[in-house]
Amino acid sequence: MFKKILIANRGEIALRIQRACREMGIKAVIVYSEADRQAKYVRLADEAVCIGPAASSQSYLSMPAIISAAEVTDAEAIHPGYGFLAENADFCERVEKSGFVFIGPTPESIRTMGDKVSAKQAMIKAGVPCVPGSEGVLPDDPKEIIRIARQVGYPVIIKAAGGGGGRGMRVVHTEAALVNAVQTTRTEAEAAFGNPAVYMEKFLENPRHVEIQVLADTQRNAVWLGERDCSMQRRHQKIIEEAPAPGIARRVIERVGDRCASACKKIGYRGAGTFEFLYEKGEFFFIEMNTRVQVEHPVTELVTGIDIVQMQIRVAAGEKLPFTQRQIEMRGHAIECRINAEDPYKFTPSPGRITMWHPPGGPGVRVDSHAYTNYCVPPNYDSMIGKIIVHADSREQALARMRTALSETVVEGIKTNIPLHSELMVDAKFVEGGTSIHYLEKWLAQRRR
Ligand code: MV4
Repeated sequence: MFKKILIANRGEIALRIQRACREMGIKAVIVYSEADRQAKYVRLADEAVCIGPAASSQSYLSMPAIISAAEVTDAEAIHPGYGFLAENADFCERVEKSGFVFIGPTPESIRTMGDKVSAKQAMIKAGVPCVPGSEGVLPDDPKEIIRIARQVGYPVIIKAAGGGGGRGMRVVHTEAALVNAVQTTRTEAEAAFGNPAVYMEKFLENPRHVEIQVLADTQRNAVWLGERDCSMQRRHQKIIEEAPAPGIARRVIERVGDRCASACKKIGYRGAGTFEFLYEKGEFFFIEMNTRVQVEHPVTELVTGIDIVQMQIRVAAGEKLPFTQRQIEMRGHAIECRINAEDPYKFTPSPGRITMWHPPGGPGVRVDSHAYTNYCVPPNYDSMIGKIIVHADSREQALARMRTALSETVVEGIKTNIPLHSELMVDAKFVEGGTSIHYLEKWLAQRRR
């Protein structure tokens, strides 16, 4: 096992990884920007290295700064967390060429999944159900494009191969609008991702976002750890996640989960990963794969009892997965609320000093946060300051537990989205379960009247 790991991230996930290291007897090196110098999780690390000014581009996104920090501290491996460089294949490659272990998949896997067309082709080949659409990149010939769209059936969605996470997409309802829409999406894709390639899918009007967590080792063992429903989102920012997904038949999930694990074996995937699906009318359709640990990993940890971050470290060190699929049991229900430093209804960021931080507690309540009383939320990064995650025997009990947890939480000095979460936890449709990806935006529009 590694003796020392460098954590190339900040905030709650840097603390989460640090905790995993400490439990495993591994020394943790934290890198930090000038904006994060005073943070407690930086002070508490075994070692801390300043890698630059507040701007991410000059610190958390600076490959040379991070690799130099690993060199001067004699770290053996680098954990990228999520965001920043976590899904950058060039970073992964540079880390490994410099003689460190990248705690994540191979650069080849990251590259395949980063190109949404090659990701989909790999998944079709591996037997994972995908949204019907163009086989590969759209051709230039307008006649061909029209022919493909007729075959797929309107409405269709045009997506950039280099996009993902909701960037570079356009819905087309009629043949009259098609060729122009493809051209515009191409131009935007070229400007945004340096890649004009686009592809086409049938547009699903009212799906849920359900994802499958996987773990794989370097000996071609792979398991899936159940699903998460992440449909409660606004502008591609998830705010609530839960496991299991309410109201979906176990045998349907099991079929798709087994396909994901077998796809991992086929492509030689290693580490933690997430298969994103749209779920509509009882069917799963693959859209993208994320090759990192995700913000919402704790809900899976609570229902499976498996520490995903520790498993990432163990498989990166070459260890075999310590369990088989049959040994994985899902118990109870978990819900996560992301706590953001923002106006709860206008969503404008609200950085500044937290004058009072009182987290909730009690049975089945977990708080993943680097915040504390007098912590200053810097204005330079994502507004998420932590997560409240609850676990209980049933969804009803988990909802009750989350309501209690939210009511106990005190955050003063900045605005947070806790009032929004409190409202949603008693919303009749959310309580019923199974709301779609469009629910929150419609709910917010109605609330304003
Ligand atoms: C779709 C879709 C409907 N049909 N693809 C948005 C993010 C990116 N991961 C894929 N996205 C979508 N792809 C087809 N064929 C609707 C979305 C979508 C969405 C997906 C997941 C979570 C939130 C979303 C919000 C708007 C649109």
